Amino acid sequence: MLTPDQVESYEEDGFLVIEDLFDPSELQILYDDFDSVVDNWANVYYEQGRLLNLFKDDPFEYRLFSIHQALKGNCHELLSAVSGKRKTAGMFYVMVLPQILNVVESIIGSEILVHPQFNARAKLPDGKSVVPWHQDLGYLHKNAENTFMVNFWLPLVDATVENGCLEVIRGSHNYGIVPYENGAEDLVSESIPNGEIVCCPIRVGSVLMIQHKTVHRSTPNFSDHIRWSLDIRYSDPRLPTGRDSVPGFVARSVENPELVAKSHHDWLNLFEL
Ligand SMILES: O=C(O)CCC(=O)C(=O)O
Repeated sequence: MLTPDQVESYEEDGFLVIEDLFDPSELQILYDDFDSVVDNWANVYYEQGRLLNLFKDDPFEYRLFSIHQALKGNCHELLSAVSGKRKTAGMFYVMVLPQILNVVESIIGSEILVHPQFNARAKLPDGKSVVPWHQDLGYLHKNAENTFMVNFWLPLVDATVENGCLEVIRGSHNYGIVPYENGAEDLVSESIPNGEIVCCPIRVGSVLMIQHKTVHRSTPNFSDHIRWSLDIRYSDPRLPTGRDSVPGFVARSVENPELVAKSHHDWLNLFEL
């Protein structure tokens, strides 16, 4: 659970870094999950004669990029297979880590939905991929404006200034909806709230928490390896998510314990209804 000081700081600043929230070994199932996808696609490309080396000995943060370079970037299937809304056992395991849910519970109480907007990201060290200043609410229907969301960004390799960690604007969650120019990614520049820009390098096992109106961005990856990360969100299942056509799943509930998803199969079943 968060301490009262941590809750106050999260509410006042619109963000909070929690160092070493969980042991990095908790991510092993997710690493294995990504490794098997990368391995499968490497084998496909190898059998097609397009890839001459499987780069099997490359560590997690290098292998995908080695393949990407060897294929001169021509591996879109692989990139999309490791990115975005992956509904796997590994994702489910991390999304319902008790250490994370306890933190969420100390902010929004015991009714907890894993929000349908989430992403896995493999940010390549190309020195250019960025996510410009935005609010997460910008990607959602505005009916979620008043739904408090506890949004986590968690690195799967240590996130540094060099490999493109996140930056947040302290206090920017108090400005309401900031106007957008061309879709969610383009905040009208003169409307970007004034405030201290805080750079948030964090190591694996630590998390950056923001809110759905906190203005933040991610910076380019100038390192030699991939900056892998997840962004996952939590809200009260009784409130609009702003993506109401896509189900999230209930991770904790005192009111309706029978709705709690016990495995990623329960989560997948929600898409069958
Ligand atoms: O991981 C990134 O590069 C961007 C993440 C982000 O902007 C978000 O979680 O909303």
